[in-house]
Amino acid sequence: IGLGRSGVAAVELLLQHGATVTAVDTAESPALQQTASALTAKGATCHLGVNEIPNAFDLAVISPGVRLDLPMLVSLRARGVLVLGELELGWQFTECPAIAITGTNGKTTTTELVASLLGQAQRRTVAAGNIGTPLCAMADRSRELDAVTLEVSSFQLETIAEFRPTIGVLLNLAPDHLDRHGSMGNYIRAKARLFENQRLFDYAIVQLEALQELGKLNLTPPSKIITFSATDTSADLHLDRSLLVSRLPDWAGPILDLDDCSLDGLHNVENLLATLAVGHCLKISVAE
Ligand code: UMA
Repeated sequence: IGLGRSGVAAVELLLQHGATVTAVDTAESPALQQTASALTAKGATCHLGVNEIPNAFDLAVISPGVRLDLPMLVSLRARGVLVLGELELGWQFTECPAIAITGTNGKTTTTELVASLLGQAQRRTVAAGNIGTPLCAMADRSRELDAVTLEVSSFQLETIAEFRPTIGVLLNLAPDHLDRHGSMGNYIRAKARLFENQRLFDYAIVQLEALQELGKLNLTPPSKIITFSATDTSADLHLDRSLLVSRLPDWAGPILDLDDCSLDGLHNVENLLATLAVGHCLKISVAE
C-alpha cells in the first residue's frame, strides 16, 4: 500500500521472489499512473485512488507514510491479514547485519558519517532506509556487504516484527510527528522498537538523556548499552571542555580534541560521539 519509493521497491522485491502482488495507492495522479504502468509491465496488478482492497491476501506491506488507522488497513487486519512495513519486508530478505540509526534530529548526518567510517575502514556497506534508498531496493545485494547502514524513522519502526540491528543508535528524543503518533509516549515507544529484538550481545548506543526517557517507560534496551552526551560528563562517551572523552573500560581516555577540528554545535558533537561508538563496537581502530 502506497506507491512511493518504498512501495515500488517492496512490489519489485516481492515480484522478483515470485509473489502475486496487488499494488494500491489511495491517491491518483499522472506520476502514479506512470509508476503503476511500469509495475503492471513487471507483473503486478495496480489500483489507484481506491479505499478498499477486494482480493484476499496473505500479507499487506505498507509504506512508512501510511497511517496504521487507514480504514483499508483496519479492514485488512479485521480479515486476519498480516501487516508489515516495507522496512520489515526488506529485513526479511537481508543477508548481512544492520547498523540502524534513529532519533529526532541528526539521523541522516549520522547515517552518512557511519557509512563513511565503514567505507574508510574497508568495510563494505550501503546507506539505506529513510535516507532515501528503501531497504527493499538493496536487500537482494546485501549478501555482499559487511553491514547495511540504515537510517530508520519512527514510521518505519511502527511496523517491524523481527527487525534486529546488531548495533542500534538512538540520537535524541524531542516531540516530532505527534499528529501521527498521538502522544510523546507513543512516539518514544515507536522509537524504542529499534531495540526490542536485540539480544544481550548486540549494542544499543543511546544518548544519555534519551536513555533516561526510555527508562521512564520501562523500555531500557536488552542489549549492551553505550551512552553518549555532549552535556553530561557521566555518559560513557562525553564532552569535557574541548575533549571528547571515553570512560569505557576497554577504551578509556581522551579520544579527540575538538580544538583540532572544525565542528559546529553540540548536536554535531553528539552525532560524532555516536559514530565513534559504532566504530568502537565494530573494532575499527584509528589506524584503519
Ligand atoms: N499513500 C497512500 N495512502 C496513504 C498515505 C500515502 O496510498 O494513506 C501513498 C501516497 O499517495 C504516495 C505514497 O503512499 O503515493 C508515498 O509513500 P510514503 O509517504 O511512505 O513515501 P515514500 O516515497 O515511500 O518514501 C518513504 C519515506 N517517506 C516517509 O516516511 C513519509 C522516505 O522518508 C524514505 O526516504 C523512503 O520511504 C525510502 O525509505 C522521507 C521522510 O520524510 C525522507 N521521512 C520522515 C522523516 O524523515 O521525518 C519520516
